[in-house]
Amino acid sequence: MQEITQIPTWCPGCGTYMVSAALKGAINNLKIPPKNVVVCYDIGCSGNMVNVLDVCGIATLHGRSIPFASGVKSARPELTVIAQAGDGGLLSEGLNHFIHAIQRNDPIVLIVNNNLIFGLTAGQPSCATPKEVGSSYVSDENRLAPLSIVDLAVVNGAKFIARVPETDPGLIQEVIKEAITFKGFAIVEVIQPCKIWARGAKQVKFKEINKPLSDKKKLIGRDDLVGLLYREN
Ligand SMILES: Cc1ncc(C[n+]2csc(CCOP(=O)(O)OP(=O)(O)O)c2C)c(N)n1
Ligand code: SF4
Repeated sequence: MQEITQIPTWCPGCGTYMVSAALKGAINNLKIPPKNVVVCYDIGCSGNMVNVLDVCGIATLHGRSIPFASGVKSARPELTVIAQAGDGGLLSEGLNHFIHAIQRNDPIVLIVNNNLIFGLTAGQPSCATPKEVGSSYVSDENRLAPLSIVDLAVVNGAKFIARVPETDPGLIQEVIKEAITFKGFAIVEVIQPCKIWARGAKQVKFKEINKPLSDKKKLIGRDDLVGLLYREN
C-alpha cells in the first residue's frame, strides 16, 4: 500500500476532519491492518476522504457507494467493508440502495456525513436540508421538510442505528468501532452541518443516550437523540 500524502482541502471547521480522524482511530484501535479495510466513497466533499485515509479506497459514483460496498463484501467476506456517503448521495441520489441494504442486512458499515446540503456543488438543497436553510439555489427557504436517516432506518427494519454529532470525536470513534464489529448492516450518521452552505441550520440541543433503546419506534421524530440508538442482537 502506498502512503497517503495529500493534504485535505475541506473548509476550516468542516466536520469531515473529525470523521476521518475517528475512522482512522477506530481502525487502529481495532488493530485491523489497513490493507484489510475497503472504504467505498461517494462523490462529494466528504467523499474526498478517499484522498487522506490510508486504506483501500474506491471512489464510486454519486449515490452508489452502498452497492459497491455490498459487492466487495460478497466477493471478499473476510475484509472490513465500509460505505461512505453524504446526505445528498444517500437520500437524494441513492435512496433505493440504502433501503435494499437494510432489507438484506448486508454485513457492511455505512457512514453518512450529513452536512444537511449538497456541499461540493455549492449548496443546493438535498433531501436532508432543513426548511430554515436557504441555499444558493432557493432564494428564501426550502419548502420541503427534510427526510430523517434514522426514521427511515427504523421503519425499514435496520438492526444497528447510530447518530453522532461532529462535536464529539470520541463518541464518533466508539460508535464506528461498534459498527465495524456488528455482524450486519450498521448505520452511523454523523451530524455535521456544512460551515459554508448550511449556516442557517438551527442548533439542535443533543441528548446522548448511554444504552441503545429496546423499542426502536421511540426513535421516530427524535432528531435530538445521539449515541448508539438501537442494536439488535
Ligand atoms: C449522478 C450524479 N449527479 C450529480 C452529480 C454532481 N455532484 C457531485 S457532488 C454532488 C453533491 C454531493 O452532495 P452530498 O452527497 O451531500 O456530499 P457533500 O458534498 O455534501 O459531502 C453532486 C450533485 C454527480 N457527480 N453525479
Ligand atoms: S463546503 Fe461544507 S462540507 Fe464542503 S468542505 Fe466546506 S464545510 Fe465541509
